[in-house]
Amino acid sequence: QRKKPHVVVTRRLPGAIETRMRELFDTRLNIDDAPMSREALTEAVGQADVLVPTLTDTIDAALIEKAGPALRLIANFGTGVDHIDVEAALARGITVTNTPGVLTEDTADMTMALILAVARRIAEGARVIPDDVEWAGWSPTWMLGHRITGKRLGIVGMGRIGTAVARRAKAFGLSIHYHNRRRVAPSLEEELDSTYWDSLDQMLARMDIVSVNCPHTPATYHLLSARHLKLMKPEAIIVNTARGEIIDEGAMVRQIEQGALAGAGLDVFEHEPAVNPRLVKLARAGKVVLLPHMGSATVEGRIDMGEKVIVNIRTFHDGHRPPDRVLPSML
Ligand code: 8YV
Repeated sequence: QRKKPHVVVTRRLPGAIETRMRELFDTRLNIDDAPMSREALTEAVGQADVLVPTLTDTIDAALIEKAGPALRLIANFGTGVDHIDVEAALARGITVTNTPGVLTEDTADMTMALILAVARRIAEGARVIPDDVEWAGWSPTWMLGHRITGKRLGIVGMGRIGTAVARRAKAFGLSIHYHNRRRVAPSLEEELDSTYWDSLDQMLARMDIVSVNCPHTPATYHLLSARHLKLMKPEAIIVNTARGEIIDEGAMVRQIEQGALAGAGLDVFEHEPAVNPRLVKLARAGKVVLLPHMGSATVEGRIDMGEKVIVNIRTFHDGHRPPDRVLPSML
């Protein structure tokens, strides 16, 4: 019988996944649920056959340099791989896999939740009773938000998650617009009744709501730059469940403070886990809704992600192509 691969997992995972990993592999778990130190990560890549990182680990070229000869696979627990220097890994013959597909619906749900939370002031309203804010009772003019039915939603990045957002949004009566590197299949465009915008500038200028659903890559860093944000309507809102770095966050904050944008719903931040104090102030003022990176945080989703990691490791160890390889064309 072949030796079990030595697998290092950088964070605590659901119990059922940890148990299964211990049965199948020679698994080392990080028992404190905190990101591993740089030293511990360096030691891990020096010894492991397989590393299972998460988005809180920086797997840069310098770390990959320190990889031992055994390290052949980085099986990321998560879909986004912007914390991994994939090119450096591939250059050393290390395969990288991720967990796409299983967090699509949950992330799309959270995107809709943020759209509704900002437009209908849900976060603000939900604080009134528990915080004992003086509430004189219903009034015709109190807590008025904005209707989303009939509004235009512009999706930046029409991949799996963008499409799942579009399906939901269509059911909410929004009209669907999107900008993507490539146009989607005509059948999907037809199903969504969607409009493709080759020009991001032109799309942004016309949308009521913009949702960011693309991966963070060198090409999408600050894709929504200060110049782009200025093209948006002052009554428009932005929702981001992808990665903070895709928006020039400082510029977005200024626009909201100046009333040049109505608000934002953010699950991710440019300098996560640090959050710009000006955003916190805007949240207190009811202009933005801030969530602590919860887009894919469901019990079911985390188990599905863990199962995908296991399948990727097993397939790779059995000498086959793992299903979720990250390819240079995706970067
Ligand atoms: C995960 C995410 O929680 O999958 C992603 O890209 O951002 C999150 O939903 C995270 O990646 C876990 O590593």
